[in-house]
Amino acid sequence: FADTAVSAPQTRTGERLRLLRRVGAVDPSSLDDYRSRGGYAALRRAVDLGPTRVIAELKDSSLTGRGGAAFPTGVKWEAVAQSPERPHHLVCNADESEPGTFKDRVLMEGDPYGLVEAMTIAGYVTGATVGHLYLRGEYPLATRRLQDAIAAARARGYLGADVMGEGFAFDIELRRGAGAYICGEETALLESIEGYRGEPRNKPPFPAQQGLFGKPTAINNVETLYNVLEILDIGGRSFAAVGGDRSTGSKLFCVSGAVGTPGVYEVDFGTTLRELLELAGGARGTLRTVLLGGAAGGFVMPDDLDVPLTLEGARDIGATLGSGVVLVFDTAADLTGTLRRIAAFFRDESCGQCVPCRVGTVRQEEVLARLERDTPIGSRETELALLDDLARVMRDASICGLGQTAPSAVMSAIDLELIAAPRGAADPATNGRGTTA
Ligand code: L3W
Ligand code: SF4
Repeated sequence: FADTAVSAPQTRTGERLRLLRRVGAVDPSSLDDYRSRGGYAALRRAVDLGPTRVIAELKDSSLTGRGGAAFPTGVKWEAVAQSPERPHHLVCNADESEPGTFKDRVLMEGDPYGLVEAMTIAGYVTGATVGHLYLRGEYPLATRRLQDAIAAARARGYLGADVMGEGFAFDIELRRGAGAYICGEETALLESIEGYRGEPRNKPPFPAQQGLFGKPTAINNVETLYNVLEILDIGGRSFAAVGGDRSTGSKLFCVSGAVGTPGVYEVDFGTTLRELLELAGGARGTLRTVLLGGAAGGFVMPDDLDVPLTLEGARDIGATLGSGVVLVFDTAADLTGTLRRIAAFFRDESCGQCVPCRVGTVRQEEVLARLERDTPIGSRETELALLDDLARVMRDASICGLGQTAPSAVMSAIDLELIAAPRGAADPATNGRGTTA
């Protein structure tokens, strides 16, 4: 389907495709084509099971949230479903904005009915009659396809007052973001839907207890919801048989940078980083490092490429899987400059509500700019010590994940000595511009 802006997903290690199975194969504008490829079988199964047994399947599957924080989806849905407060709300967080992330875009552009069906299941199970789909404003093709899919589903009775004639009501309201990264933080997103500035709330209470308009709200990332279709297809236990521990099923990774074939790849949890890079055509040039988990994650050195891609494996080497970013750097890359640009991004996107983040992100960028220009105040060591101080304060005292994780990639680079030494003072292989210019 030629107008899919992000290229169709790449091949994987031979295992069965779960999340991407319809992307590039189904006509994203056709409800009939979707149905002929298994569409709406999962909703049928959910209705046959009933909400309680669907939640049991989710718990059996050990599905965790794919937005970065890996909270158990079954626990979240159960908390909302069982709340005596009314009404219940459902929100899909499709404000995909993490630098280096484009997996949800591929799903939504290539298989929009999949999201409509998965949200309908979530609404049925949690008792929400409206699902708010908060979509990144800079995704025009996904917007169009989802608008069309919602309209077609409504016209055919898959959304509305009596979904599939099964006696429950559910509909989807599509909201477009306006370019603020912070609105991907779940409580800022809720504020935005309510018509306020996108500023995060203190948690707890979590949205499952007090979310949209103060009511119980299930809020899930796009990829998380597509997993629910797979779980209803094969059953929670079979889903949990892939991967292990808290990392069950498959995961989408957004591989970019110095690799042969950048793109979105689906692999089973437990695949190694080396295998994933091989799928993506291998490193281009001489591999320097891989940023795993994005700006909130950490760097992985060539010696650690056999790390299994699981929540636990990433944690053991000081990284995270985050929302699936795999950014590959060769030895020609300017890492200090990249970190300075990451810092500039966080400085721009901080909502400014709390001081550690509002001021800390500015100071962090200033130090990195000085290191990039090789004009430290005092010595390079005092600048690194200042970055360390800033990181502690931001992590400990920021209200939300943006401020808490803004120093993560920088600190990881410092720990691994990836930040360039002053010009002429060190091995020219340590960094690009900083040492050879
Ligand atoms: C009910 C409880 N619900 C926690 C829920 C909570 C949320 C989820 C995770 O950050 C991460 C962040 C970024 N009862 C609960 C409960 N919950 N306890 O579980 O909660 P939390 O607060 O740990 O995380 P979060 O604020 O959702 C998300 C990381 O993602 N990140 C950013 C990714 C960007 C994208 C994107 O562009 N699509 O996802 C990158 O790593 O650092 O750690 O729902 O309500 N007792
Ligand atoms: Fe806003 Fe940053 Fe505070 Fe989050 S940590 S509430 S983005 S100022």
